Amino acid sequence: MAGQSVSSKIAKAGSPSRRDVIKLAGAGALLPATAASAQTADVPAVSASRSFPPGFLWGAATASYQIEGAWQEDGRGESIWDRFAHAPGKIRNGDTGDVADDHYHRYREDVQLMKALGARTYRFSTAWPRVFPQGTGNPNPKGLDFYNRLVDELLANGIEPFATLYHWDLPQALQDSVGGWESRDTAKAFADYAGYVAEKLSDRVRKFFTTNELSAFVELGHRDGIFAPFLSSAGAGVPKFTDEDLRAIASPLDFVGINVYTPVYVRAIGAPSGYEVVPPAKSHPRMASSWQLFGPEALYWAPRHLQKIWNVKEIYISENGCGAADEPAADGIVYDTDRIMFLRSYLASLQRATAEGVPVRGYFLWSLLDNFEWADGYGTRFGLVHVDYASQKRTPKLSAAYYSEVIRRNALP
Ligand code: GCO
Repeated sequence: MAGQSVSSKIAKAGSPSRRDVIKLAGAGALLPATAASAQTADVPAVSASRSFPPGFLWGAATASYQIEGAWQEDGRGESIWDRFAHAPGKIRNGDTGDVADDHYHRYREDVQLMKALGARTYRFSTAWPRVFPQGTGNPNPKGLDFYNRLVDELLANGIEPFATLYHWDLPQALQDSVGGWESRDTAKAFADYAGYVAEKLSDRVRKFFTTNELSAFVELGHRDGIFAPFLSSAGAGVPKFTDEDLRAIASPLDFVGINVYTPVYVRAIGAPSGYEVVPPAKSHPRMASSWQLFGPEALYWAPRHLQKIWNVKEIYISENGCGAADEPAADGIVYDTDRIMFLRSYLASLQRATAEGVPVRGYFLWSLLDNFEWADGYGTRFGLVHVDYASQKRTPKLSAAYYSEVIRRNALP
């Protein structure tokens, strides 16, 4: 099965655009979302109104470049993020993904962390330049083998794998030879790579996402120049969509994933767009990343509108989470009370959506581990599990205990 992961996150730079349809539509109906559902005074241990549907898939998400490291190992080719991170001044503190969480060597330990959480599923991405070092041509069997080992390890531990085929680490060779995503050749190479990975893994992986947050790598990477491949005036030579392209793009998807982090507030106006963005109050609470306004209702409205507008029958929250300035306290525990507040509030909105029949089948918390947060480097931590980058020691945070309890009850505690 194939699906697509789209974003409902605010643009990390620049102004929001039509790509933000979900969050915009969601925000437009903000007020009704605040009407709390009725609760009786005599609340049972697990109130039915706090439960998620039976079989709900709880998990965590990561992406190859952000966690794997081993950037030159076993024949892996260079990606545009390697090139970008190695260029001076592009990433905060000069951080790179060369080592990251060293997940390439520590994946067994990381699978055990998920098992300890009680996770039923895991969304990871395959690194295209591991599998096709030059983007196209001969595959690299050792690169694919890593994903074979990972998938086997997950299944042996009762965790269902969801694979994302493209989470932004384009082979640099394709950028150099044909101009990357500005060329139709890259789309063709992607189809070959996708077909190859699906052929090799689909006996064990039943769910594939094609691309992660198309808008982010197109706009932040090709318009704003703050993500790889660091272009800011692209677009002039880009091929136009043909009718045939549009027919292919319109192929039905088996499911849709949405990454939901933050709301954008809008109001209706009598202009062709139909809406305008309302600037948030200066004092509107934010999480540690400046782009992330706190707005739990987004996790109710985004899937609800996805169902209503596109009639999607199977929805996954492919990412949701928050960055924080996590540090172990003197007793060694990471008291990430802000993340727990965030999860408690956002998951309550998601619970409302599922209780009203919105077909959300699973939730992938971003992220399992602290990791390389793109242009922010390692400065912002999104993990349920703290990573000491010097020693690679993993320490589950307080939020891991909270999330584990949500999973155990299949309900909000
Ligand atoms: C994205 C990516 C993730 C991020 C996460 C936090 O949405 O940018 O999918 O790789 O790390 O969303 O910003």
